[in-house]
Amino acid sequence: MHTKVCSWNEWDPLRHVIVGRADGTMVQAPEPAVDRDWPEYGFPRGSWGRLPKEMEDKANEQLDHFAALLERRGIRVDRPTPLDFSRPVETPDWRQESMFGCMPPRDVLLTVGHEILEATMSYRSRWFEYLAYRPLLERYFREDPEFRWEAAPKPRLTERTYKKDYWKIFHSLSEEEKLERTRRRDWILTEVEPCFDAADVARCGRDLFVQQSTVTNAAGIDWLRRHFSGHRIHSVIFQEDQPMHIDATFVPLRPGLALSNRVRKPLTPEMIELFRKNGWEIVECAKPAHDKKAKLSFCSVWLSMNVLVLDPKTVCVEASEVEQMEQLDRLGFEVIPVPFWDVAAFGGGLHCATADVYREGSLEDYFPRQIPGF
Ligand code: ABU
Repeated sequence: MHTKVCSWNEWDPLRHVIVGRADGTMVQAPEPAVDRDWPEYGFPRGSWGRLPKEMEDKANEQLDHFAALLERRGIRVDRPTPLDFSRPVETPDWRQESMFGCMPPRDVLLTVGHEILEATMSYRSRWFEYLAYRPLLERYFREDPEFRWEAAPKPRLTERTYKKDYWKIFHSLSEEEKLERTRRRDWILTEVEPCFDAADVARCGRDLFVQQSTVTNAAGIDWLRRHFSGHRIHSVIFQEDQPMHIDATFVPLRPGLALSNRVRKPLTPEMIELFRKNGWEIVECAKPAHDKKAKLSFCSVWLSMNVLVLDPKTVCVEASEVEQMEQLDRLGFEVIPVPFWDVAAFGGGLHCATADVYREGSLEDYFPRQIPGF
């Protein structure tokens, strides 16, 4: 089978993609960056364990259905090789009692042109997650002589990477105080080393929009800026007290059109100015179908806008998100409903569950008019 790695943006015609698996996903063991407290579902703070088997089976059913749907449309689909995520892992600096899973490849793998970059990640439980993708990356390396396989420097993730007593302080804050911290970009990560998740990057050709968040620090964005020196890297933030991944907050849909979260407003006005100045329309997403997170999910109801664009006229949307589907239909898309809510607890929606390998198209400049300093 001919393999070509290349993808410059979120909308060009998709021809080859990785779809994650739910197998063995964990409510991960406690670690400095993660605060889980789900007593109503059998996981009070401090406990951990594998997500229930019946949930895993339902999630895999929906993932397999999604993979088959993509294949029927002529898109090649590859799947990761799950590890035993229940086992403890360690480096010379720390020991972590469990890993997490390999449902959301988007968090780990960033495809920019001919390159797939393994992100640093910023959770100890996710430090080794790249191993689930290595069989695929090794294969792409053998089969595509133009494939650039890169890995960002693995962070140490010692106590110095995380702010001391962060969660104790966070839980004592009012909503306004939490927001004030967001404005100061003050979350769990320190700046001692670069950290980023790949899902904090939205790709628009020459311009990459990178959300600073609970899992991506300023040093991580600086590392990306130096690494992708032929691109323009824009550091952006949104009104959200625990931001994590840009793809349920700001989603480019096609040249000239982006979907914006109706609650998480951009706190970097330059971003809006840049889009407007270059003739882009930014539409607020529809109201989500769900009013609370899925059981055992750390992801929000805004997975409603975590859509996968197959080409500039076709988009996959979670099947219960009727209002979101209607809105995208009005915007001129063929909308493909995909049942996916049972996957939420395993790390996200349709965009999270995928990583681009190949989209047709070339590197373009969609923002020729820039904002100085942004
Ligand atoms: N990984 C995307 C989830 C983002 C969110 O829960 O809003």
